Amino acid sequence: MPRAVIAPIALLPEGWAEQVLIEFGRDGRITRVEAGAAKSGDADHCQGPVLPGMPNLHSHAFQRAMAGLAEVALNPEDSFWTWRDLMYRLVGRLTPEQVEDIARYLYIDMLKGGYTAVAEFHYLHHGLDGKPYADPAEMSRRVLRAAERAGIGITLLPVLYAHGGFGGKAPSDAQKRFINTTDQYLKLQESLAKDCAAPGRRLGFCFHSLRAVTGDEIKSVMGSADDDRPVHVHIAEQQKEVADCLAWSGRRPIQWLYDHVPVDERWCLIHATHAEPDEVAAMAKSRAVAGLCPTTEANLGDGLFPAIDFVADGGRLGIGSDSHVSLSVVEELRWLEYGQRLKHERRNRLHDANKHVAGYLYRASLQGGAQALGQKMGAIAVGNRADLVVLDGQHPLLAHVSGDDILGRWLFAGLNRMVKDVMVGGEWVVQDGRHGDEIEAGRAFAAAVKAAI
Ligand code: NGQ
Ligand code: ZN
Repeated sequence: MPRAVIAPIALLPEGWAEQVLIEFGRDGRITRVEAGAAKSGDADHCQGPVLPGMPNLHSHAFQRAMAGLAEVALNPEDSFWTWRDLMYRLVGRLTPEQVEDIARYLYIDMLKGGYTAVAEFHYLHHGLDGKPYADPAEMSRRVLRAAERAGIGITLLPVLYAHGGFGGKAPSDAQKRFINTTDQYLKLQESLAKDCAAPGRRLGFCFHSLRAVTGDEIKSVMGSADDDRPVHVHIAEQQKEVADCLAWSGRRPIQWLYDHVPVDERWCLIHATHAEPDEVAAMAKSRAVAGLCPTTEANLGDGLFPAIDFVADGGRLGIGSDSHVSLSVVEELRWLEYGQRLKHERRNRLHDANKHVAGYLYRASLQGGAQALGQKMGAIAVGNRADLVVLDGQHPLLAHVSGDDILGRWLFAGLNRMVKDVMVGGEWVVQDGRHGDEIEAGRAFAAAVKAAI
């Protein structure tokens, strides 16, 4: 483990700086940041612009196994819901070993795409027969182990999934591997607390959706701990979900949540696609993070989150790769902006007072992502994890550009390939575009997928 790195140019909280020395301790946390530093024999000299690593705030790791295989028009009405049927078929087959092998390779690809930590929204808990494993946390531990093997930070979000629809509807047979009572759920949380106390790990609460939990269940989970654990929930992703919620309660999902639950900055609302202006304003005011997953939302035909209004209201956002049709900070941020351009037939839609779109998108999703993961990351600053992304300083597109134009080149004209080196918690996990375990992990992934699908 190097003790320090020197960046020719780095994105610091106060702006871009040159010749930046970044020192860190054995626990992987940054202990010193100093611009204008002299060259040093002890430090690793980075060969390009250095950025804070991006948090990936939404992942269902196992879905990587089917990414790209549901793009066949089998039904003229293909939708989110027919995709979900295909996804449930995969759910009906996966073993713990397979989940670990799928997640391990997925996380390697995530690192190569510029993400240094992931919030794993984990709801595949039980055996193929729907019964808990001898260790009910078996699947959760597999996911943690995959993250450790890949070398990515993780916020584990074991999911409470209790019902199959609004108002406590019984789950379907396909959902049996997800189901827990509140008591079982709290025990699961308790049994994972120690494992998630290690550096680079965090444990959070998670409700699958308002389709899967009742208000009382949310209250009893939240009442069990008043600490600052992050809390995630899927919400208002599909029009049918909004219609069903209205039919059940007379309120839209986001309205219902804000009417019944004190939502604050611990919360991350995943998708929130179908948000009306009053809902957008409530979300922004609550300081909760909007967990946007543009490539998956496009892939599943969800709709477009009203990001312009949300940003104008000072809302906090972050990005996730969700179903993993793309593992790329570039693609998520680019499509977040492009969705708005296509809809409004204008350019440069998402920005702050600095007017720089790429600069805004990258900084905002660093901050929102770190908040959603509940981890000290997202900025090159003392006390934060040494999670760094080094772009390719030799790339001709990056020659002769400085400041936020570096981000503009990477996010709007570049590719994952511009990610050269990645450090997580003070360890290089990607060097020269490669991860040390990618070949071995790739083989294990392919074997697991072959057996499972
Ligand atoms: C999920 N995924 O839980 O994996 C969901 C689909 C559902 C996304 N929404 C299933 N992307 O919401 O019921
Ligand atoms: Zn999801």
